[in-house]
Amino acid sequence: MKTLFRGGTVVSARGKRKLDVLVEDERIRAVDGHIEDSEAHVVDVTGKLIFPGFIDGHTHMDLEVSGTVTADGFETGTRAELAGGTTCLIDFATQNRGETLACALEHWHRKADGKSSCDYAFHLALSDWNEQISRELETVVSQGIRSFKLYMTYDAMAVDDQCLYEILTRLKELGGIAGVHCENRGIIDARLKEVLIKKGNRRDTADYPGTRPDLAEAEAVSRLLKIARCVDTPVIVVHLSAQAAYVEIERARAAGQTVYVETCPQYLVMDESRYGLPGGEGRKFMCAPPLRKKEDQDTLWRALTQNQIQTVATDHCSFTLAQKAAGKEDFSLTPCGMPGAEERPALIYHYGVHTGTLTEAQMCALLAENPARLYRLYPRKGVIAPGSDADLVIWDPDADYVLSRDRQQSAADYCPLEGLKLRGRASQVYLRGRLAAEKGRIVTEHAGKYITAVSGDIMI
Ligand code: DUC
Ligand code: ZN
Repeated sequence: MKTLFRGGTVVSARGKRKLDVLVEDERIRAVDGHIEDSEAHVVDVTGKLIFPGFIDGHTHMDLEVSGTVTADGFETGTRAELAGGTTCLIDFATQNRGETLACALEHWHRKADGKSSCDYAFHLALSDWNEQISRELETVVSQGIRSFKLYMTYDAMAVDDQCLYEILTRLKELGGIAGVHCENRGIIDARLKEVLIKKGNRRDTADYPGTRPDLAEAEAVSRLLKIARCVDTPVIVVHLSAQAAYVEIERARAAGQTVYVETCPQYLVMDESRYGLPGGEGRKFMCAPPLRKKEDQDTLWRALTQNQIQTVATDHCSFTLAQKAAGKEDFSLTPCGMPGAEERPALIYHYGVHTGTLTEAQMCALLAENPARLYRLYPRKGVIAPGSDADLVIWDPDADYVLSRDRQQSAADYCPLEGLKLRGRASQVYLRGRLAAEKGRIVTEHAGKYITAVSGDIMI
């Protein structure tokens, strides 16, 4: 079956051009100024942008955490991604301590296989480190998992500095890369204790950001980068939120280190004043690292415009209000995380492209091409080129889009930016050649395939 997308403007990380796109079955067959094909079904996309399907490189679907399980599993989480224009997510398959890596991956396949409406790949989050896991890593890499997650905080998953060094060394040997959650665990624990001593309770979410200060993030980023420098290997700093941490990255880069950086929409469009909202509203916005100050947002936007941040992912980790209420008497018991899969592309378009802060090409790099390159899904994903998967987002730059809990696909029963009016949205989303979503409605369910990473250098 052939489909010809005619009259649209194709976006790549290098720019935009009026081009026709011919799709045959699941792949892109041709991209050219004018294509004729009498066998093809023609879709008129005049006035629309055509982006490669977006990739969300940071999600937590069906994650058991804080004594509960995220509201979105792969069933609803992938619907949310697809509705907004994301055709492939990369979730963190998480190893529980004592578990083999094979067991962790099998566990994640059971969660995702047959339930996903967009394509999906896995990073592997390592919570344990020993000789056996070091040996097992080779098998995992040969199976197409090349990106790993390490936590510098969280009791159940944190790895110490020696483990960090040893894991980075092993990944360097195997051609893998680590994305690291950077926060100083000791500072967080001490600050949590201080709130209790000072106030007698931890009810007020306004005290939350102070328990995870920007310097706790900056210290961990700095330490990570020094460890990575000792190993002489590139690393990814995930969900960068703070100016103080970015300064550490700039310093390391100036010394010649390769550091890839991810941030998330929540750190770009919301600030810590949300934690002061009354009636438990602040819990809706509890994520880690926390939302920061206006100055931090400005720094992140500047870094985006200067191409110093490589990708914007969601850290989609959703909970219902009832789940969030676990922190009613003590905010430290609130499960941390927010929904955001559906609105990520529209937020970046509205606040980035529509305001003139970013070009369409930069948006394409941040949401599609760079994550495809970083996680080695390129050129199968992340680009509109002959031979690539026909994952296409037909983007209407003139559509008005109002964020609303009632219309979202996520199983979270709130939308962090309820009522926000945005300009521009995905009008049609094609997954490997098939119309999968239209104006936020899912047209094709459960067509998501498991995707693996290829070998080779990261070229960003
Ligand atoms: N941060 C969150 O807010 N949720 C999930 C994990 C994380 O690092
Ligand atoms: Zn995360």
